[in-house]
Amino acid sequence: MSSPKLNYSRRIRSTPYTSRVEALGVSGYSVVNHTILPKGFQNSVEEDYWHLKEHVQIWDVGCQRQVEICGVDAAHLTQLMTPRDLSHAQIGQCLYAPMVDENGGMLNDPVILKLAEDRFWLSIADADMLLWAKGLALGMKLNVAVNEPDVWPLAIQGPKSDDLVSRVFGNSIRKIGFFEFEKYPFMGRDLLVARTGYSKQGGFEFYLNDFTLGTALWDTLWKAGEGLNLRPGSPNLIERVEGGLLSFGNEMTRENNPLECGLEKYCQLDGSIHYIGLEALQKIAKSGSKQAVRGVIFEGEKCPPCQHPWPIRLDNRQIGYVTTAIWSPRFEQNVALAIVDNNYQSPNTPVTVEVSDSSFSNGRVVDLPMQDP
Ligand code: THG
Repeated sequence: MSSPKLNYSRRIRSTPYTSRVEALGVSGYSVVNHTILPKGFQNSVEEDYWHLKEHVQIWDVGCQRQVEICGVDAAHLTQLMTPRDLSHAQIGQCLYAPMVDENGGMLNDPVILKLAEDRFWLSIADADMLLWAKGLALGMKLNVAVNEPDVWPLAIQGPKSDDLVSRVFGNSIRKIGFFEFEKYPFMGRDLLVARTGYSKQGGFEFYLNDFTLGTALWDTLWKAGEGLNLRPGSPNLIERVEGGLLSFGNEMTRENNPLECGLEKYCQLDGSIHYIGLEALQKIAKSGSKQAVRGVIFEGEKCPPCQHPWPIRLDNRQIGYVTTAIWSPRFEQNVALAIVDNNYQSPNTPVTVEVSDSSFSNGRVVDLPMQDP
């Protein structure tokens, strides 16, 4: 099925890598943070999945926009925005961090980069956190500047990532720790390189800080991939679901709190840290969450994309809903992320997934990340 064409404009932004992605035959885009995100190339999502798990891919993730917060009150504002305790964060560290409103509702789940004591980047998921940060800064009279810098992430993901990037930047790059970053010179610029990325296969993200160098960075990495079976790719839905990586807007919205999203380990609830939503989260923690993100595996034909939550039933009672689902060639069944009510969380709880009015599939609840079949 071919999709209608997207009409570009200044609002729907391309990235420094778009010309390369199109030359390689990108087959479709999503839009994230008002920026296009490639969703596939010549191969099927299943072929891309196996390839990502065995080799190495280059992803245009320029849509992972940065919200830069700098100034005297930058650390204060950044901490106000997240339940994660940032007091021990080091310069050079990346921190996955839920962000919530005054009711504890999820607003975003960025990767925070601590660049200096007074300078942070929030590498955001799909919601306008710049406006929230600016509003807080203005209303609270904080001494900060909030901006979207000229920074365009490019990801190298897959088990051969270290081999590829070390060909360009030398062996020291292999020593970057998980969720840490270092700077490397690239064409007269300081290029920030982090061991992060939206897959469980390992890899790096390059935060290029000059749009005009995008094609040069892409071409350099592309050339270095010779003999490593490097392919263009994109965040892979099968791999993400099996790995239990959540997507803001899909698994969680402002209706969800981080405790039910499995993000409680990133929430400091003891009152030692002050942030927006603390009292709300403490209340929720006290009364106990009513539901949680779980994996579900279900039978049937390859399922269509989940555009609206699909009810999950047990004995005709709705006990949750699927938020993302896709066929897994490894399980030879459909795999899904779902929000499931508390009494039905145990692995192997049998459920029925209502894929459409006329299509019901038998399935079961599983732990995340999903274990080998
Ligand atoms: N990289 C960068 N920015 C991003 C994403 C990214 N912004 C949007 C989106 N992705 C944010 N969401 C996530 C979700 C999960 C992870 C990263 C970003 C992730 N989680 C690790 C895991 O679940 O294994 C745990 C990380 C930790 O424990 O600190 O990697 O991908 N730049």
